[in-house]
Amino acid sequence: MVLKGIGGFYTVYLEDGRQITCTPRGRFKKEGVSLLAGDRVKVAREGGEGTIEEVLPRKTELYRPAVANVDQVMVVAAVRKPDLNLFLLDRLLVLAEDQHLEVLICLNKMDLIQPEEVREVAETYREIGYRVLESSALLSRGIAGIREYLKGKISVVAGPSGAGKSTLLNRLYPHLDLKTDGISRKLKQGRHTTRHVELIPLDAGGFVADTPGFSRLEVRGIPAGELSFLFPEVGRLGEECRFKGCLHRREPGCSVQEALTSGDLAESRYRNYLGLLKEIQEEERSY
Ligand SMILES: Nc1nc2c(ncn2[C@@H]2O[C@H](COP(=O)(O)OP(=O)(O)OP(=O)(O)O)[C@@H](O)[C@H]2O)c(=O)[nH]1
Ligand SMILES: [Mg+2]
Ligand SMILES: [Zn+2]
Repeated sequence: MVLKGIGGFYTVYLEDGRQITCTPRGRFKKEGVSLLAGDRVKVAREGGEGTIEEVLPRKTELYRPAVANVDQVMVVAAVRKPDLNLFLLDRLLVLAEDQHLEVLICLNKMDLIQPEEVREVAETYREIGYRVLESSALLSRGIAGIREYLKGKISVVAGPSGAGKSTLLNRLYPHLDLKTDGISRKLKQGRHTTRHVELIPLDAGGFVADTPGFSRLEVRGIPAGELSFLFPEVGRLGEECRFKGCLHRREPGCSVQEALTSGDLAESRYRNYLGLLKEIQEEERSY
């Protein structure tokens, strides 16, 4: 498996757990074969190095971060510093749903608030069907649950800048020594730090990629009529709507609006659905 690629050199993780540096076959370029972290490849070894002979078909392909064959995403959101941003969280969840990824929501920095303060939000997402974990990287709380979740899978860690993604991974695997904080400070100055994506092999099996955080995240290329299915509970409720193709705005006989009135649908989720729908429709109009 390719762990990372920098400047045409790829670090490949072999079945026996060793890592070697490989270069791809020259013809790959002509044939348009690309390589991503997470790609399963066949290599011909030549001493401590190797040549990548073949790239096996990808199960999935993520663009941001660019990783192939990802099974799941661990979304880290801080409950404070920065404050929970549910619109950003829902955007991430929409992207994950669109890619058919399993999701773990990790509410981090629990040491900064009382547990009651986040109970409603946690329940909202649990009721939808997401796994929600409360953690504190600072106090090493919630770590065992995360470790269990990552075991044996290819995961990416995603979430806003400063949420504590790198700190959590460092707590999970103390030998990692990932850089924390520095990047957030740079982002505040409006500069983006480009980092190479790297999959880290885990002791318990599986791989995880840390990613740089973001403060904005665009949802693109999703047809307006499909958005509701990426909010799983809205998609389910929408099956009862009077009109086929109901966008759940002000249509008569809309069961999504009924669920909102009766309290069966969280207001924040509906608001964020409408917010994203508007963005998508503006994007569609601009074509
Ligand atoms: N109080 C508290 N602070 C935390 C916790 N986890 C991380 N921090 C702090 O939050 C700041 C940001 O942590 P990082 O791990 O760098 O955050 P990140 O999500 O990796 O940020 P980017 O790399 O910019 O995306 C650091 O100062 C951490 O020490 C926590 O559980 N509690
Ligand atoms: Mg980080
Ligand atoms: Zn409807």
